Amino acid sequence: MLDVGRIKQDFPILGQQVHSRRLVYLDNAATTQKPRQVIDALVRYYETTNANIHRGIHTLAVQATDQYEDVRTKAAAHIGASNPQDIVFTRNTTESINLVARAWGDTNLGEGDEIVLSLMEHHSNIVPWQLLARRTGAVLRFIDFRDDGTLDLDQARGLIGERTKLVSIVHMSNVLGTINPVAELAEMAHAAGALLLVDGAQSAPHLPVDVTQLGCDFFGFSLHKMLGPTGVGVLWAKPGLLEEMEPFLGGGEMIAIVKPEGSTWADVPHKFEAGTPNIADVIASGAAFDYLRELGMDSVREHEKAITAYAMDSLQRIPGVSIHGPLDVEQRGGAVSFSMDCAHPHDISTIVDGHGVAIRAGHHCAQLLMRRLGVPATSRGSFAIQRRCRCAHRGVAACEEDVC
Ligand code: 7TS
Repeated sequence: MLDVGRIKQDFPILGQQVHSRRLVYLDNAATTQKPRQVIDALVRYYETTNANIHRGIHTLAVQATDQYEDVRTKAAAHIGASNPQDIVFTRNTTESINLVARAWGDTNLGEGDEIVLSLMEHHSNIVPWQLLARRTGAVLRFIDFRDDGTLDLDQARGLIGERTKLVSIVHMSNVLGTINPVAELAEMAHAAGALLLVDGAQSAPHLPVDVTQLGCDFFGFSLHKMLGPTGVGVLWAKPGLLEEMEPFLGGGEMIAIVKPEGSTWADVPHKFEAGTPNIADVIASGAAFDYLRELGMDSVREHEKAITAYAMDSLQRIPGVSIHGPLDVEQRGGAVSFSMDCAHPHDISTIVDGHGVAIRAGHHCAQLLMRRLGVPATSRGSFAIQRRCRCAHRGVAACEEDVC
Protein backbone atom coordinates (compact mmCIF):
# COMPACT_ATOMS: atom_id res chain seq x y z
CA MET A 1 0.00 0.00 0.00
CA LEU A 2 1.27 3.50 -0.75
CA ASP A 3 2.16 5.82 2.10
CA VAL A 4 0.34 8.84 0.71
CA GLY A 5 1.20 11.02 3.68
CA ARG A 6 4.90 10.56 2.96
CA ILE A 7 4.42 10.87 -0.80
CA LYS A 8 2.62 14.19 -0.42
CA GLN A 9 5.59 15.60 1.49
CA ASP A 10 7.73 14.96 -1.58
CA PHE A 11 5.63 17.41 -3.65
CA PRO A 12 6.50 21.00 -2.62
CA ILE A 13 3.73 22.52 -4.74
CA LEU A 14 1.03 20.65 -2.83
CA GLY A 15 1.83 22.64 0.30
CA GLN A 16 0.36 25.70 -1.43
CA GLN A 17 -2.97 27.38 -0.94
CA VAL A 18 -5.15 28.49 -3.86
CA HIS A 19 -7.89 31.03 -3.10
CA SER A 20 -6.98 30.55 0.58
CA ARG A 21 -7.81 26.83 0.37
CA ARG A 22 -5.46 23.86 0.41
CA LEU A 23 -4.55 22.99 -3.20
CA VAL A 24 -6.22 19.80 -4.39
CA TYR A 25 -4.63 19.01 -7.72
CA LEU A 26 -6.84 16.79 -9.89
CA ASP A 27 -5.47 17.63 -13.34
CA ASN A 28 -2.84 14.89 -13.56
CA ALA A 29 -3.90 13.80 -17.05
CA ALA A 30 -2.78 17.22 -18.31
CA THR A 31 0.47 17.13 -16.37
CA THR A 32 1.52 15.78 -12.99
CA GLN A 33 3.22 17.72 -10.23
CA LYS A 34 6.91 17.00 -9.60
CA PRO A 35 8.44 15.45 -6.51
CA ARG A 36 11.42 17.07 -4.80
CA GLN A 37 13.63 14.23 -6.11
CA VAL A 38 13.01 15.31 -9.73
CA ILE A 39 13.43 19.02 -9.00
CA ASP A 40 16.68 18.28 -7.11
CA ALA A 41 18.00 16.14 -9.95
CA LEU A 42 17.42 19.02 -12.38
CA VAL A 43 19.19 21.54 -10.15
CA ARG A 44 22.00 19.07 -9.36
CA TYR A 45 22.65 18.53 -13.07
CA TYR A 46 23.04 22.26 -13.71
CA GLU A 47 25.11 22.78 -10.58
CA THR A 48 27.49 19.86 -11.03
CA THR A 49 27.41 18.22 -14.45
CA ASN A 50 26.21 20.60 -17.17
CA ALA A 51 27.94 19.77 -20.47
CA ASN A 52 26.93 18.77 -23.97
CA ILE A 53 26.74 15.02 -24.56
CA HIS A 54 28.14 12.52 -27.07
CA ARG A 55 30.84 15.01 -28.15
CA GLY A 56 33.39 16.10 -25.56
CA ILE A 57 35.80 13.73 -23.86
CA HIS A 58 36.35 15.98 -20.85
CA THR A 59 35.10 14.78 -17.47
CA LEU A 60 31.82 16.71 -17.35
CA ALA A 61 30.91 15.68 -20.91
CA VAL A 62 31.50 12.03 -20.07
CA GLN A 63 29.47 12.29 -16.84
CA ALA A 64 26.56 14.03 -18.58
CA THR A 65 26.63 11.46 -21.41
CA ASP A 66 26.65 8.56 -18.95
CA GLN A 67 23.75 10.01 -16.95
CA TYR A 68 21.72 10.70 -20.10
CA GLU A 69 22.28 7.17 -21.44
CA ASP A 70 21.48 5.72 -18.02
CA VAL A 71 17.98 7.23 -18.31
CA ARG A 72 17.52 5.46 -21.65
CA THR A 73 18.01 2.20 -19.75
CA LYS A 74 15.47 3.30 -17.11
CA ALA A 75 12.95 4.27 -19.80
CA ALA A 76 13.33 0.83 -21.40
CA ALA A 77 12.89 -0.88 -18.03
CA HIS A 78 9.75 1.13 -17.28
CA ILE A 79 7.95 -0.36 -20.29
CA GLY A 80 9.54 -3.82 -20.18
CA ALA A 81 11.72 -3.23 -23.26
CA SER A 82 14.82 -5.40 -23.45
CA ASN A 83 17.08 -3.04 -25.39
CA PRO A 84 17.68 0.63 -24.46
CA GLN A 85 18.83 1.24 -28.05
CA ASP A 86 15.18 0.90 -29.10
CA ILE A 87 14.34 4.02 -27.07
CA VAL A 88 14.39 7.45 -28.74
CA PHE A 89 14.08 10.60 -26.66
CA THR A 90 11.65 13.11 -28.13
CA ARG A 91 9.95 16.20 -26.70
CA ASN A 92 6.64 14.51 -25.85
CA THR A 93 4.12 11.89 -27.01
CA THR A 94 3.04 14.22 -29.80
CA GLU A 95 6.54 14.31 -31.23
CA SER A 96 6.92 10.53 -30.81
CA ILE A 97 3.84 9.97 -32.98
CA ASN A 98 4.87 12.59 -35.53
CA LEU A 99 8.28 10.91 -35.76
CA VAL A 100 6.63 7.62 -36.75
CA ALA A 101 4.24 9.35 -39.16
CA ARG A 102 7.18 10.97 -40.94
CA ALA A 103 10.04 8.50 -40.62
CA TRP A 104 7.99 5.31 -41.04
CA GLY A 105 4.77 6.55 -42.65
CA ASP A 106 6.24 8.52 -45.54
CA THR A 107 8.13 5.45 -46.77
CA ASN A 108 5.59 2.75 -46.06
CA LEU A 109 2.22 4.27 -46.98
CA GLY A 110 0.77 5.05 -50.38
CA GLU A 111 -2.46 5.88 -52.18
CA GLY A 112 -5.41 3.94 -50.74
CA ASP A 113 -3.50 2.39 -47.83
CA GLU A 114 -5.44 2.61 -44.59
CA ILE A 115 -4.60 3.82 -41.09
CA VAL A 116 -7.03 2.66 -38.42
CA LEU A 117 -7.56 4.95 -35.40
CA SER A 118 -10.39 5.23 -32.89
CA LEU A 119 -12.90 7.92 -32.04
CA MET A 120 -11.38 8.24 -28.57
CA GLU A 121 -7.97 9.48 -29.77
CA HIS A 122 -6.26 12.61 -28.53
CA HIS A 123 -5.59 15.05 -31.38
CA SER A 124 -1.92 14.09 -31.28
CA ASN A 125 -2.91 10.62 -32.48
CA ILE A 126 -5.17 12.00 -35.24
CA VAL A 127 -3.60 15.07 -36.82
CA PRO A 128 -0.17 13.53 -37.66
CA TRP A 129 -2.03 10.80 -39.58
CA GLN A 130 -4.24 13.34 -41.35
CA LEU A 131 -1.09 15.14 -42.46
CA LEU A 132 0.44 11.83 -43.56
CA ALA A 133 -2.75 10.96 -45.45
CA ARG A 134 -2.53 14.31 -47.23
CA ARG A 135 1.08 13.62 -48.23
CA THR A 136 0.55 10.02 -49.36
CA GLY A 137 -3.10 9.57 -50.36
CA ALA A 138 -3.65 7.13 -47.47
CA VAL A 139 -7.09 6.94 -45.88
CA LEU A 140 -8.09 7.12 -42.19
CA ARG A 141 -10.67 4.77 -40.64
CA PHE A 142 -12.08 5.17 -37.14
CA ILE A 143 -13.17 2.49 -34.68
CA ASP A 144 -16.18 3.61 -32.67
CA PHE A 145 -16.71 2.95 -28.96
CA ARG A 146 -19.80 1.57 -27.26
CA ASP A 147 -22.04 3.60 -25.00
CA ASP A 148 -20.22 2.18 -21.96
CA GLY A 149 -16.99 3.75 -23.25
CA THR A 150 -15.31 0.50 -24.33
CA LEU A 151 -13.87 0.11 -27.80
CA ASP A 152 -16.10 -1.67 -30.33
CA LEU A 153 -13.87 -4.65 -31.10
CA ASP A 154 -16.40 -6.21 -33.49
CA GLN A 155 -16.24 -3.09 -35.61
CA ALA A 156 -12.43 -3.08 -35.28
CA ARG A 157 -12.34 -6.62 -36.68
CA GLY A 158 -14.31 -5.41 -39.71
CA LEU A 159 -12.19 -2.32 -40.25
CA ILE A 160 -8.73 -3.89 -39.95
CA GLY A 161 -8.06 -5.69 -43.22
CA GLU A 162 -5.68 -6.12 -46.08
CA ARG A 163 -5.53 -2.40 -46.88
CA THR A 164 -4.56 -1.57 -43.29
CA LYS A 165 -0.91 -0.59 -42.89
CA LEU A 166 -1.09 0.82 -39.39
CA VAL A 167 -3.40 0.68 -36.37
CA SER A 168 -2.72 3.54 -33.95
CA ILE A 169 -4.60 3.45 -30.70
CA VAL A 170 -4.64 5.07 -27.30
CA HIS A 171 -3.82 2.67 -24.46
CA MET A 172 -5.78 4.62 -21.84
CA SER A 173 -8.20 7.36 -22.88
CA ASN A 174 -7.53 10.77 -21.35
CA VAL A 175 -11.28 11.48 -21.35
CA LEU A 176 -13.13 8.19 -20.78
CA GLY A 177 -10.38 6.53 -18.78
CA THR A 178 -10.94 3.40 -20.89
CA ILE A 179 -8.04 0.93 -20.99
CA ASN A 180 -8.07 -0.54 -24.49
CA PRO A 181 -7.33 -4.21 -25.28
CA VAL A 182 -4.04 -3.50 -26.98
CA ALA A 183 -2.90 -7.13 -27.19
CA GLU A 184 -6.05 -8.10 -29.12
CA LEU A 185 -5.63 -5.15 -31.45
CA ALA A 186 -1.99 -6.15 -31.99
CA GLU A 187 -3.14 -9.61 -33.07
CA MET A 188 -5.68 -8.13 -35.47
CA ALA A 189 -3.16 -5.67 -36.90
CA HIS A 190 -0.45 -8.30 -37.34
CA ALA A 191 -2.86 -10.79 -38.92
CA ALA A 192 -3.58 -8.09 -41.52
CA GLY A 193 0.15 -7.43 -42.03
CA ALA A 194 -0.11 -4.02 -40.33
CA LEU A 195 1.84 -2.47 -37.46
CA LEU A 196 0.40 -1.24 -34.16
CA LEU A 197 1.34 2.04 -32.51
CA VAL A 198 0.22 2.60 -28.93
CA ASP A 199 -0.27 6.08 -27.51
CA GLY A 200 0.87 5.43 -23.96
CA ALA A 201 0.62 9.04 -22.71
CA GLN A 202 -1.92 8.06 -20.04
CA SER A 203 -0.93 4.45 -19.45
CA ALA A 204 2.83 4.62 -18.88
CA PRO A 205 2.29 6.88 -15.83
CA HIS A 206 -0.45 4.78 -14.23
CA LEU A 207 -0.26 1.11 -15.30
CA PRO A 208 2.44 -1.54 -15.33
CA VAL A 209 3.37 -1.63 -19.03
CA ASP A 210 5.19 -4.40 -20.88
CA VAL A 211 5.54 -3.70 -24.58
CA THR A 212 6.37 -7.34 -25.30
CA GLN A 213 3.16 -8.55 -23.69
CA LEU A 214 1.20 -5.82 -25.44
CA GLY A 215 2.66 -7.00 -28.74
CA CYS A 216 2.84 -3.46 -30.15
CA ASP A 217 5.38 -2.14 -32.64
CA PHE A 218 5.64 1.45 -31.40
CA PHE A 219 4.89 2.90 -27.95
CA GLY A 220 5.07 6.62 -27.09
CA PHE A 221 4.74 8.52 -23.83
CA SER A 222 5.57 11.82 -22.09
CA LEU A 223 7.59 12.26 -18.91
CA HIS A 224 5.71 15.35 -17.75
CA LYS A 225 2.62 13.19 -17.17
CA MET A 226 4.57 10.83 -14.91
CA LEU A 227 6.27 13.09 -12.36
CA GLY A 228 9.07 14.10 -14.74
CA PRO A 229 9.91 17.47 -16.28
CA THR A 230 8.29 18.95 -19.38
CA GLY A 231 10.09 18.59 -22.70
CA VAL A 232 10.89 14.86 -22.59
CA GLY A 233 9.03 12.18 -24.51
CA VAL A 234 9.89 8.60 -25.37
CA LEU A 235 9.37 6.57 -28.49
CA TRP A 236 10.01 2.85 -28.25
CA ALA A 237 10.09 0.77 -31.43
CA LYS A 238 10.20 -2.98 -31.80
CA PRO A 239 13.79 -4.20 -32.34
CA GLY A 240 14.89 -3.66 -35.92
CA LEU A 241 12.21 -1.11 -36.85
CA LEU A 242 14.24 2.02 -36.13
CA GLU A 243 17.08 0.70 -38.28
CA GLU A 244 14.70 0.41 -41.24
CA MET A 245 13.32 3.93 -40.84
CA GLU A 246 14.45 7.15 -42.48
CA PRO A 247 15.70 9.96 -40.20
CA PHE A 248 13.13 12.40 -38.80
CA LEU A 249 15.17 15.58 -38.32
CA GLY A 250 18.57 16.24 -39.87
CA GLY A 251 21.53 17.89 -38.16
CA GLY A 252 24.38 17.33 -35.76
CA GLU A 253 24.86 14.01 -33.96
CA MET A 254 22.48 12.03 -36.19
CA ILE A 255 25.07 11.50 -38.92
CA ALA A 256 27.96 9.12 -39.55
CA ILE A 257 29.68 10.88 -42.48
CA VAL A 258 28.71 14.12 -44.21
CA LYS A 259 29.92 14.77 -47.76
CA PRO A 260 28.81 17.44 -50.22
CA GLU A 261 26.82 14.90 -52.19
CA GLY A 262 25.05 13.39 -49.20
CA SER A 263 25.33 11.91 -45.73
CA THR A 264 25.09 8.62 -43.91
CA TRP A 265 23.39 8.15 -40.59
CA ALA A 266 24.53 7.40 -37.06
CA ASP A 267 23.43 4.16 -35.46
CA VAL A 268 20.05 4.09 -33.74
CA PRO A 269 18.82 5.65 -31.57
CA HIS A 270 21.14 8.59 -32.30
CA LYS A 271 19.91 8.73 -35.90
CA PHE A 272 16.67 10.11 -34.41
CA GLU A 273 18.15 12.55 -31.90
CA ALA A 274 19.44 15.41 -34.06
CA GLY A 275 21.00 18.43 -32.38
CA THR A 276 21.57 19.02 -28.68
CA PRO A 277 18.82 17.15 -26.89
CA ASN A 278 17.01 18.17 -23.71
CA ILE A 279 19.88 16.84 -21.60
CA ALA A 280 18.91 18.34 -18.24
CA ASP A 281 15.30 17.23 -18.36
CA VAL A 282 16.17 13.75 -19.60
CA ILE A 283 18.59 13.35 -16.69
CA ALA A 284 15.95 14.62 -14.22
CA SER A 285 13.50 12.15 -15.78
CA GLY A 286 15.72 9.43 -14.36
CA ALA A 287 14.55 10.51 -10.88
CA ALA A 288 10.90 10.19 -12.00
CA PHE A 289 11.50 6.63 -13.26
CA ASP A 290 13.26 5.81 -9.98
CA TYR A 291 10.43 7.27 -7.94
CA LEU A 292 7.78 5.18 -9.72
CA ARG A 293 9.95 2.06 -9.66
CA GLU A 294 10.41 2.37 -5.90
CA LEU A 295 6.65 2.71 -5.39
CA GLY A 296 6.04 -0.17 -7.82
CA MET A 297 3.66 0.26 -10.75
CA ASP A 298 1.40 -2.51 -9.40
CA SER A 299 0.93 -0.52 -6.19
CA VAL A 300 0.37 2.68 -8.16
CA ARG A 301 -2.35 0.99 -10.18
CA GLU A 302 -4.05 -0.52 -7.12
CA HIS A 303 -3.99 2.80 -5.31
CA GLU A 304 -5.43 4.70 -8.26
CA LYS A 305 -8.16 2.10 -8.72
CA ALA A 306 -9.28 2.77 -5.15
CA ILE A 307 -9.31 6.56 -5.66
CA THR A 308 -11.14 6.21 -8.97
CA ALA A 309 -13.80 3.95 -7.44
CA TYR A 310 -14.30 6.43 -4.62
CA ALA A 311 -14.51 9.39 -7.03
CA MET A 312 -17.03 7.69 -9.30
CA ASP A 313 -19.13 6.56 -6.36
CA SER A 314 -19.18 10.09 -4.96
CA LEU A 315 -19.98 11.71 -8.30
CA GLN A 316 -22.86 9.33 -8.92
CA ARG A 317 -24.49 10.44 -5.68
CA ILE A 318 -24.78 14.00 -7.02
CA PRO A 319 -28.15 14.53 -8.76
CA GLY A 320 -27.80 15.38 -12.47
CA VAL A 321 -24.23 14.10 -12.81
CA SER A 322 -23.37 11.45 -15.41
CA ILE A 323 -19.96 9.85 -15.83
CA HIS A 324 -18.54 9.21 -19.31
CA GLY A 325 -16.62 5.97 -19.72
CA PRO A 326 -16.56 2.55 -18.04
CA LEU A 327 -17.80 2.32 -14.46
CA ASP A 328 -15.73 -0.78 -13.71
CA VAL A 329 -12.30 0.23 -12.36
CA GLU A 330 -10.73 -2.88 -13.90
CA GLN A 331 -11.54 -1.41 -17.33
CA ARG A 332 -10.42 2.13 -16.71
CA GLY A 333 -7.87 4.46 -15.22
CA GLY A 334 -8.19 7.56 -13.10
CA ALA A 335 -9.27 10.15 -15.67
CA VAL A 336 -12.94 10.65 -14.78
CA SER A 337 -15.01 12.88 -17.08
CA PHE A 338 -18.53 13.87 -16.24
CA SER A 339 -21.39 16.09 -17.32
CA MET A 340 -23.87 17.79 -15.03
CA ASP A 341 -27.37 18.86 -16.02
CA CYS A 342 -27.70 22.64 -16.39
CA ALA A 343 -24.06 23.34 -15.51
CA HIS A 344 -21.37 24.19 -18.04
CA PRO A 345 -18.03 22.41 -17.43
CA HIS A 346 -16.22 25.77 -17.40
CA ASP A 347 -18.50 27.01 -14.62
CA ILE A 348 -17.94 23.81 -12.65
CA SER A 349 -14.19 24.19 -13.04
CA THR A 350 -14.29 27.85 -11.99
CA ILE A 351 -16.46 27.11 -8.96
CA VAL A 352 -14.27 24.25 -7.68
CA ASP A 353 -11.15 26.32 -8.37
CA GLY A 354 -12.56 28.78 -5.84
CA HIS A 355 -12.27 25.91 -3.35
CA GLY A 356 -8.65 25.20 -4.31
CA VAL A 357 -9.54 22.24 -6.53
CA ALA A 358 -7.87 22.02 -9.96
CA ILE A 359 -9.83 20.04 -12.55
CA ARG A 360 -9.92 20.43 -16.32
CA ALA A 361 -12.93 21.48 -18.37
CA GLY A 362 -13.08 21.48 -22.16
CA HIS A 363 -12.76 19.10 -25.08
CA HIS A 364 -9.50 17.65 -23.73
CA CYS A 365 -7.98 17.71 -27.25
CA ALA A 366 -10.45 14.99 -28.24
CA GLN A 367 -13.03 16.67 -30.44
CA LEU A 368 -14.00 13.46 -32.28
CA LEU A 369 -14.80 11.91 -28.91
CA MET A 370 -16.84 14.94 -27.80
CA ARG A 371 -18.85 14.81 -31.02
CA ARG A 372 -19.48 11.09 -30.47
CA LEU A 373 -20.67 11.81 -26.89
CA GLY A 374 -22.81 14.65 -28.20
CA VAL A 375 -21.34 17.23 -25.82
CA PRO A 376 -19.11 20.25 -26.51
CA ALA A 377 -17.02 19.70 -23.39
CA THR A 378 -16.81 17.75 -20.14
CA SER A 379 -15.44 18.31 -16.66
CA ARG A 380 -12.61 15.97 -15.73
CA GLY A 381 -10.87 15.07 -12.51
CA SER A 382 -7.73 13.01 -13.06
CA PHE A 383 -5.88 11.33 -10.24
CA ALA A 384 -2.37 10.22 -9.42
CA ILE A 385 -0.48 8.78 -6.50
CA GLN A 386 -0.50 11.78 -4.22
CA ARG A 387 -4.24 11.66 -3.47
CA ARG A 388 -5.90 9.78 -0.68
CA CYS A 389 -9.35 8.26 -0.80
CA ARG A 390 -12.03 7.91 1.83
CA CYS A 391 -11.97 4.20 1.24
CA ALA A 392 -13.75 3.49 4.52
CA HIS A 393 -16.86 4.53 2.57
CA ARG A 394 -16.10 2.06 -0.16
CA GLY A 395 -14.50 -0.78 1.71
CA VAL A 396 -11.77 -0.94 -0.94
CA ALA A 397 -9.30 -3.47 0.41
CA ALA A 398 -6.27 -2.00 -1.32
CA CYS A 399 -6.37 1.17 0.74
CA GLU A 400 -7.02 1.76 4.40
CA GLU A 401 -6.36 5.49 4.41
CA ASP A 402 -9.36 7.45 5.54
CA VAL A 403 -8.30 11.04 5.12
CA CYS A 404 -9.04 12.67 1.78
N1 7TS B 1 -2.16 11.25 -25.98
C1 7TS B 1 -2.96 11.27 -24.91
C2 7TS B 1 -3.84 10.09 -24.63
C3 7TS B 1 -2.95 12.37 -24.06
O1 7TS B 1 -3.74 12.37 -22.99
C4 7TS B 1 -2.11 13.46 -24.36
C5 7TS B 1 -2.14 14.72 -23.54
C6 7TS B 1 -1.28 13.37 -25.47
C7 7TS B 1 -1.34 12.25 -26.27
C8 7TS B 1 -0.32 14.44 -25.83
O2 7TS B 1 0.69 14.51 -24.87
P1 7TS B 1 1.85 15.59 -25.02
O3 7TS B 1 2.71 15.35 -23.84
O4 7TS B 1 2.51 15.33 -26.31
O5 7TS B 1 1.17 16.93 -25.00
N2 7TS B 1 -3.31 14.91 -22.81
C9 7TS B 1 -3.69 16.05 -22.20
C10 7TS B 1 -4.86 16.14 -21.46
O6 7TS B 1 -5.66 15.23 -21.30
N3 7TS B 1 -4.97 17.40 -20.96
O7 7TS B 1 -3.90 18.11 -21.37
C11 7TS B 1 -3.09 17.28 -22.14
